[in-house]
Amino acid sequence: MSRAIKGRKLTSKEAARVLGVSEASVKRWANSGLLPMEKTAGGHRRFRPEDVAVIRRAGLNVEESRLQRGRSSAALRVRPRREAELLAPGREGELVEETFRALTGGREEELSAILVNLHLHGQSVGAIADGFLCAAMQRVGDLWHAGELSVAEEHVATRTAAVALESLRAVLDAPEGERPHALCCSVEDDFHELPLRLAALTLEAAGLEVFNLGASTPFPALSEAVERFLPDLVCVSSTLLTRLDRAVYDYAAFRKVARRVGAAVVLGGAGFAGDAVRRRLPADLHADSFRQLEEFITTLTANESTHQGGV
Ligand code: B12
Repeated sequence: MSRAIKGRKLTSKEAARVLGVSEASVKRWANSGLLPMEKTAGGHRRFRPEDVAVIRRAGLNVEESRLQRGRSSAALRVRPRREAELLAPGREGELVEETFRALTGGREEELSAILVNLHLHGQSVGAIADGFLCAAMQRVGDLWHAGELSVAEEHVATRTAAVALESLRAVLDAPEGERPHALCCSVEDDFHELPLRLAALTLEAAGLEVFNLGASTPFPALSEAVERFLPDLVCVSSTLLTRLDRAVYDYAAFRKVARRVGAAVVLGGAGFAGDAVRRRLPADLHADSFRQLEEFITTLTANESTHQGGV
């Protein structure tokens, strides 16, 4: 760090220069609470050089600048861990256990630290969702089913996951410029929110602009939204699908609208599992995991660049 900036507080621009990231990233991290800041009387952000130095040091052994940015942001409140410590072979199970304990204990900061650290160690949002968060939530569900965990504890877990996912979201790169649009929602009468949040975050991390219509959205309402927003992709989540015949009927009308506006359709979740259901609800992708969604986005954006010279 140069002499000129030592001993006084740094502006966002200076902090960004020291860290080798964009000013927008510094502001985003500050606003999300990951990077401590003070505000001047005029409302400008200021950063203590020692805080910036700590995160710069934490990022030193990371070559790839994207990782460096993320690792740096997390280093302040989210204790950084060395790769060997975090993702040593065979440690995945232990991490799922830690995730489970943080979820059910309502320890938002601890869960944020786990998720952000995984991201900083190169794990995609899809991999974090499938490998850790969903695995731990499945355990919550199994224990709840067996009567060993109360509904209140399950609610705490869902809420803790939602807060930690916002922390993860804050350290993701925000692409600039024109981006493909996606709409996402879950099917009518399905109030499981986490899959929907994970779908939205996976899409955002892949560079899409996402409008989340929320849980329990009937297909006719989704059709209206598609006509209005003209998305490139529609992602529907279903953990439970209660009235299949009705869904099949409404879905057919929705699919026509999606085709007309040129939107790809992804259906994901246990409610859409099984050949019989999938045959009746055809889609561009039936996803069993968030990693599959990530892979699909790659092919989608690659096709668009080939056809249009860029997305
Ligand atoms: C939290 C939770 C709730 C909370 C939801 C709170 C909230 N605000 O979100 C509450 C208490 C409301 C709830 C209610 C109910 N729940 Co519940 N719930 C769960 C729990 C514990 C976690 C769900 C979750 O968030 N999972 C995270 C998701 C992402 O993981 P996943 O579902 O395993 O998904 C995997 C794939 O399918 C895929 N995926 C899933 N969705 C999507 C979407 C896309 C787009 C993509 C690409 C991929 C994808 O990714 C994951 C793999 O990594 C599960 C346990 C479990 N095994 O999942 C039970 C569970 C889903 N619930 C269950 C039940 C039975 C219910 C109720 C009917 C209980 C009742 N009698 O009232 C109600 C139904 C409410 C409704 N109509 O929606 C059962 C479903 C069994 C079944 N298939 O029939 C489960 C499995 C629990 C169990 N072991 O019995 N639930």
